[in-house]
Amino acid sequence: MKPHVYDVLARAFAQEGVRTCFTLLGDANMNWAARLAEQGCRMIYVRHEHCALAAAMAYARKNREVGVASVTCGPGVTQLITALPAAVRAHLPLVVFAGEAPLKSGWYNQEIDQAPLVTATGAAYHRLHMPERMPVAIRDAFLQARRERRPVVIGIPFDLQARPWEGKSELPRPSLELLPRASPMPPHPDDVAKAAELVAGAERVVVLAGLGAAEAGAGPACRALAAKTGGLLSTTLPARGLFHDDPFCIGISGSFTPEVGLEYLAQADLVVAVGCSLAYHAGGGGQLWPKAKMLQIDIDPVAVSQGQEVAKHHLRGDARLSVEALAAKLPARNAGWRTQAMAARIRDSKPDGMKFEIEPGLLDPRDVVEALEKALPRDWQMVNSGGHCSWFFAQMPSRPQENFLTIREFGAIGNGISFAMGVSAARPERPVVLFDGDGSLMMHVQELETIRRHRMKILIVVMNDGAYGSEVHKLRSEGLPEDGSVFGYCDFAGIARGFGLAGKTFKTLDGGLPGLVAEFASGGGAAVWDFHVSDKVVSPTIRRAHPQGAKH
Ligand SMILES: Cc1ncc(C[n+]2csc(CCOP(=O)(O)OP(=O)(O)O)c2C)c(N)n1
Ligand SMILES: [Mg+2]
Repeated sequence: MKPHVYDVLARAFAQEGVRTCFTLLGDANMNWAARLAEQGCRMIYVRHEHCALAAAMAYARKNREVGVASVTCGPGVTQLITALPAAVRAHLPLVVFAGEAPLKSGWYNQEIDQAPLVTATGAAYHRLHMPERMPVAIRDAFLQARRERRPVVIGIPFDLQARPWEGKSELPRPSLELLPRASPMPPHPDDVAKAAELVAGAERVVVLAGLGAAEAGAGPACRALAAKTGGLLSTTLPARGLFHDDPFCIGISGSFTPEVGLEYLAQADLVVAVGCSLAYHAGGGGQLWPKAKMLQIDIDPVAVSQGQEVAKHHLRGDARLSVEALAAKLPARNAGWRTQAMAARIRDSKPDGMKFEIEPGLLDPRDVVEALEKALPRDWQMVNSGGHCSWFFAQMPSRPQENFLTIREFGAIGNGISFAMGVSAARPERPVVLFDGDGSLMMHVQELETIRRHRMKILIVVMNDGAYGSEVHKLRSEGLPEDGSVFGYCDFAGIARGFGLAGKTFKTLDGGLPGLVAEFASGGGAAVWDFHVSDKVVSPTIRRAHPQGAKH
């Protein structure tokens, strides 16, 4: 029998090495999806298109390969409009197979001009209306997603997909066979010499690593540079854990910096930023290191980032090669400002020591995180979501970077459960722990069913303050009513059970967390653990940005 166009389209995706596809079916993608599944691709059928794309984002980040999602035309595509800008800003390579309305009809209920919707997010959109060229266009979409590190949406009318295939039987060579080999780029010796002069003249150095450093394998080189300059180490939020076992790591730089870290960053005279985009939040909008010069080491260094002048000194090159070259060029080891007393302070101090009055029967989120930090195995994958609670969840210093994922670009809540599904699909051999807020989890709670159906081993830890915490603290600081932000403690354990998952409510921490963790690890299935916390505990970030009683 003659193949249809969708048969060939599915083969074109399969030969791109697509092993997992997150999708929700409709008229315009179901034939293609059925054929792709026949090619051996694992299909993860979600309950909302946003979650298909968000899960593909986490999968792409974790596996460092192109993430693939598929949606039907019209309402399937409009559901993507929150995830696409996040993927664009997070530089994630994705290919989305979207249907388009049929060309043959004068009117179609789900028709909408998809291209401007998608391109408004910063993603690319390609209309494919010429069947014989479609396999090449698909290959090119994978090339573009990799090269530009952004989502590429392919729209194909479903009546064209259903036509008999009239083109060649062989497919074009897949993108991986064509990609130029991009070996790590060494820095220029003149730049290295200048950077070395700058570093040698500094007394209080902080080596700040971002995801680019982690991806380039520059962690050990950064540690060595910090040691040679007698400096301290820090990371951005997405790279947290890169130096988790180094006694001179002060934790995250940015909105989530622990107390001691804030104190030391304020004293720094040079920040060496390695493989990080110097996003607004990473430097606290320029407030965190008022005395420091900035040397940026990156394959694409910038002067201005997110509206701020960030770095006046630059060293262009691969993160690992550049940091190694810089360290080699420095004069002998410098005492810097490291002392054993500093290491002891970093080790022994709490991320935030502020005291709050807590209502009986509710927990302090900081105690919850401390208990989880002790009880959860270090080789489990962790996913941190958004909201006020993410400050607390980010304070788990013993966890290595390769087991952590957070994507904060575009700032939407509701992504946690999708990101956890993406990580679970990428690392099925390990349990995944998702740390989420009650509001965020509620936004896409339907995906609990997907988790159960696909037998994903995910432990969802909810920091339930019965509120949109970020909003309630801001409203209170402005003396506004709390309406619209405080909804009370809903029963997530009961909701979880309704979806066929295990559920448990925690109002104390006396219940033997290690035993429960062991039970979860050895049992099958996923679970939701609902920790009822007080909404009186305000994170340092909110305290700084929205002092209580400060009306605007
Ligand atoms: C899609 C979207 N809608 C609304 C917001 C505004 N917002 C930011 S944080 C937040 C509260 C989240 O509540 P929850 O998940 O319970 O976390 P909490 O802040 O209470 O810790 C809201 C509504 C947003 N960031 N994204
Ligand atoms: Mg909340």
